Parts: sequence; C-alpha cells; structure tokens
Amino acid sequence: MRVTTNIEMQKTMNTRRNFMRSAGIVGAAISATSISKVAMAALPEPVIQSRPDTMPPLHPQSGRPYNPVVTLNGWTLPWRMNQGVKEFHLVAEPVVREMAPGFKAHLWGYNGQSPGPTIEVVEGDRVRIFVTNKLPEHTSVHWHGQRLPNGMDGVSGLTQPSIQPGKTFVYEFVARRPGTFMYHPHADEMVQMAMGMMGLWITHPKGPHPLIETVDRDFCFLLNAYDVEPGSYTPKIMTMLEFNLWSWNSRIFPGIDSLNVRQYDKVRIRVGNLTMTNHPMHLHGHEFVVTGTDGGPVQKSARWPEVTADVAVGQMRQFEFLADEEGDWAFHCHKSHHTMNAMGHDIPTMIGVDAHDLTKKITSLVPDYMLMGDRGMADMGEMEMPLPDNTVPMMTGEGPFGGVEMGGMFSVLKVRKNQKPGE
Ligand SMILES: [Cu+2]
Repeated sequence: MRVTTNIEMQKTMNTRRNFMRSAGIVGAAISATSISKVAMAALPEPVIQSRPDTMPPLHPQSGRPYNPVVTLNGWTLPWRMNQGVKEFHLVAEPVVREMAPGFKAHLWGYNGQSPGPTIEVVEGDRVRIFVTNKLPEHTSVHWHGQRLPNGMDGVSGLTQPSIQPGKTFVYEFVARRPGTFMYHPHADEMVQMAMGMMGLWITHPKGPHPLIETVDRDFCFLLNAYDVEPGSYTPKIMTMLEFNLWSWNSRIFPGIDSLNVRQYDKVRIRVGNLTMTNHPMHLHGHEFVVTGTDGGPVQKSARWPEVTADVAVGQMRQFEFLADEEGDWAFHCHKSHHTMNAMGHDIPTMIGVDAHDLTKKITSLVPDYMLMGDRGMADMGEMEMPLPDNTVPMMTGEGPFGGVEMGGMFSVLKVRKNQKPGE
C-alpha cells in the first residue's frame, strides 16, 4: 500500500472528531499512535498511473451522474464514497514523465504523473482530499478558483502549516460552483511548478444549467513549460522566461495526442495556463466561443466568435464549437516559438549569407561541419544530425504531404464522419 505510516491530521479538532466518527471511532481519550493507525486504515488506497497515454473518460460509478471529460495524455482520479463524501488520495512525489517518445523528464507530480490526475466532481458534492507528501521538501495544495473555507485554500504559512515530507494533510470542502479549475502547490511554488506539480479540477453542473451546454466531446489540458537542457533529464528551476519545452499536460508535439471528434459533434476544450507567459490558442477551420473561465460560465451576451483566444498566466478558458468541417485541423499556440522544441535562441540569422567559401575551408579542418540556416530553418526538420540522448528534434512530425515542422504546443483536431461517440 502506498501510504505513509505517519499520518498527521492537521485540521481543527472539530473536523478531527467528525473524521473519527466517520471512521467508526468514538471515544474521549485516543492516543496519538492509535489515531495514526485508525487514520491509516481510513485512507483511500492511492491510485497510481504510469502510462502517458490519454485514458478513456472515467464514467462515475457512484454519486450523481455527469458526462466525464477526456484529459489529453492524462487521466481522472477515481474516488471512493464514504458516507456521502467523495474521498480522493493525492500523493505528491517525484515522477518520470515521457514528454514525447524518446524523451523522458524527471519531474515532480502526483500519483505517478505530471500533471497530476484530473479531479471530477459534481456541483454540491462534499469532497475530502488526502494529500500525502512524498517529496523531499514540504508542500501544500491550492484549489485554484474554488469557493471554500479559508483554511482549505492551501496557502502555506497563510492558511495552513505546510505539509512536511512523509505527512498527510486532509482538505475538505463542498464544490460550490460548476466550472473549470486547477490545483497546484502554494509552497515553494516557483520550484514546484517548474518541476511539474499541477492538475485539473472539473466541477460538473448538478443538472441542466442555463449557461452550460451539454457537449459530445469534452477535452481538457494544462499549458506548462520546462527548461530541460538537451541530453539531460531534470528541469532547470531558476528559468523565468527562456523555457525550451512548451507543453500541454507535460507532453510536447509529436507526443500530444490528437483530439478526435465526429463531424457535427459539439466540442468543449478546457485550457488552463500555469506557464510564465500567455498563449494565444488558435484553432483552424472553425470558430469557437469562450463559454467559461475559472470564474464560472460566461453570460451569453458576453460571448463572441474567435479563432484565436489568449489564455493569460493563471487563467482558464473553455472553448466551444460545432465540429462541422471534416478533416485534420491544426490546433496550437500561435506564438511560433512555442511550437518548437528545445533550441538555442541566440543564433544569428544566416538567411542571405553566402558562406560557401567559408564552409569549404572549415570542412577541410572539421569534416562533419554543417552550415545551417542560410536558406531558412526548415532544413532542421529533415536534417539527420545526431542528437544527444534523451532529446527530441526542434521541429518534427510527418503528415500525408511531408514534414509538419512543428514541436511544443501543437496538436490536431481530427474531425471524422464515422468517429463513434465516446471513441
Ligand atoms: Cu504559447
């Protein structure tokens, strides 16, 4: 069982009493050791996911019904019902994330992955989340966008003591409003987010909602960024702006799965931004509207059509559209440097430079010398230059008509006539 042996209930005495009552223990004098044993037994077994594939949506087995989301290259955390409370167990821990085939990064995350699993609940649900810290330093979890009691907001030092390594903290609140949210540490935040600690939180409406449409496909992912030197595994945590890996759910193209829909499906894509810069998200072939933010659903009179919408730092946006055009449509960040993988930015422009004579002279000394960029950078896509281990090319991908020359924050919306519902 992947639980710590030394659980610490850091909530108020009142909640502790309630917890013990729900665990079947009632008594005036319980020693500290018996509390840990009882609490141990009461913890839901953590579910760990090590595969980077997009997992099928998790249809609710208990509680109120809802239409589950699809987390791109991710998964939804199962829960257990305990006397009407949905109980989840998050384990903060070091993980190995395959960011693209052939490239693994040593990150921090939750339950075996970065980002952590998506948490899906229904408006009005009472939710209890056990957070076990298996990191080498303290942490906390902030539930971005939620209405909750102040003591549950997860800000280390301000609303709670931080969760020490080896300890478990219990968060509990009612998911009061439906929407698209996220979670992340609020303790040594710069380091822990640069290392990949974050996850999505979806609160589904409890019934028909005037501003929330039922859709056929509901996708979600977080925008994140890393600075991993080619050939190495661990992100540089001090980087502020010059990240070299622009990712969705800690995956980079060509490692990001496509979004597969049936023609005429109503589609929702929920995007949150936990990088250090904004990302103008651009969809080809369709117009979408932003139907909601992490502040909740947008009034219908305040919606307008777009093909690009900016997601600023710390924001979430819900894009919705009718997928009525068949084909393979690019969906990507419109900052062109964000659809590239690791590269140097301090390279001079070589376009128009006639270096022919120079190349000849250097080749006589260094036979493997290659001149790059004198016609543009597209050569990079097809160049057969040896790369260091554990690295992906700067631009790559094959389409039916040749090289796609993309990386980073890029995927494809595949609209198919015969795509089966739920497939
Ligand atoms: Cu971007």
